Amino acid sequence: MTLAPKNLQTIESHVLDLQRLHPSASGDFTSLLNDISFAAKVVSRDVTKAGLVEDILGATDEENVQGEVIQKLDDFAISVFLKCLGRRGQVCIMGSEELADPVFADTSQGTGKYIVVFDPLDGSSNIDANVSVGTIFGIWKRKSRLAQINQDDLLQPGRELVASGYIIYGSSTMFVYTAGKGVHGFTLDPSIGEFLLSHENIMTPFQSQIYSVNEAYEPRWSPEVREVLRQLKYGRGSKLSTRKDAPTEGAGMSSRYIGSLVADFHRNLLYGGIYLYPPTTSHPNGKLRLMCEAAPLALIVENAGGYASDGQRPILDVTPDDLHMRVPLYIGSREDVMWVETLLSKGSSAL
Ligand code: P6P
Repeated sequence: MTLAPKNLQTIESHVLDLQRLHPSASGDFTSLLNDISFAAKVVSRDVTKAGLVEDILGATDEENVQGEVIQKLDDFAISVFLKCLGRRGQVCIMGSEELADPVFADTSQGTGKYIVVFDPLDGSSNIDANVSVGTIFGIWKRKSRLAQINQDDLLQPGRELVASGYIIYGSSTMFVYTAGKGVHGFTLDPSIGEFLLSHENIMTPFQSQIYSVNEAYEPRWSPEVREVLRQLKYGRGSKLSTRKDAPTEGAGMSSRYIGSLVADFHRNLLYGGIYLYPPTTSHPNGKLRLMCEAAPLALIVENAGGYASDGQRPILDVTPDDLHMRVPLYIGSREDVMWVETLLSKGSSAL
């Protein structure tokens, strides 16, 4: 006899239960999250069989606003999310990492209550090698009256997020989101086309044994960041002399870096870990985007008991000055990230 899945709760019913907590809710948020989960199913269908679909792998001959080559699946994912989001007119502005300017949506059928900023296919340069990739999204509420929409509606800090989440297209497709009442993960059952609750109330370990960083950039980091990585390896508080003595056990950390943020973040969320993307000489403000990557994941990790910092302050407190603003990112287990932030805030005195 085939056992029934652990939990037959779909994402739609989970969000409806959330909606019942707000009697005055219009249903716009529920339908928006359902639009996102539908778009995720469409993208998942093509990402998971990309090797078999004619002419969907590889790069286009275009670059995005970041100067990064757009993969064919990036184009596909952008078009799917733009088409699926806000079909009830509940979204007034959509922003994407891949598009230079925000898209003002048709609100004639609805309230235009929400702003959605998303990275449609993060890590897409890995797709041809069958590495897990992901979608990241953040949902804010409009502040001004519908007729007076302006930049302030778009450029809001993560602290103002109504909800955020990500979809990871990996060995299975998972949808993870928070609306401020816990972090919940749903696994796609392709045979019925539903995301079913598989990880309720995710809490990330307070301290961890994993760090994720691209160590090839060490020559481009500041001395303070190099010291953070040295102490992650040799042990917190260890002195430089350690490096000249006989080999030691070090701090016992493991290094895991997939080069796909959603995959690295998701593993660290479940197992405990810290992901670091420090400033470099080539990216003095870091490479990752505040609105469509750092802030949505910061809301997730804080609702799971973790923390996210730009090295000086909470990511959620950073107000964007531009849709594509970049920030340094240190995110994951609370104790680890707080320790990094403290060490970096000390500056050269910590060396
Ligand atoms: P690097 C992918 O391009 C991405 O935005 C994240 O998914 C990933 O963590 C990071 O950049 C990898 O950057 O500089 O290490 O190749």
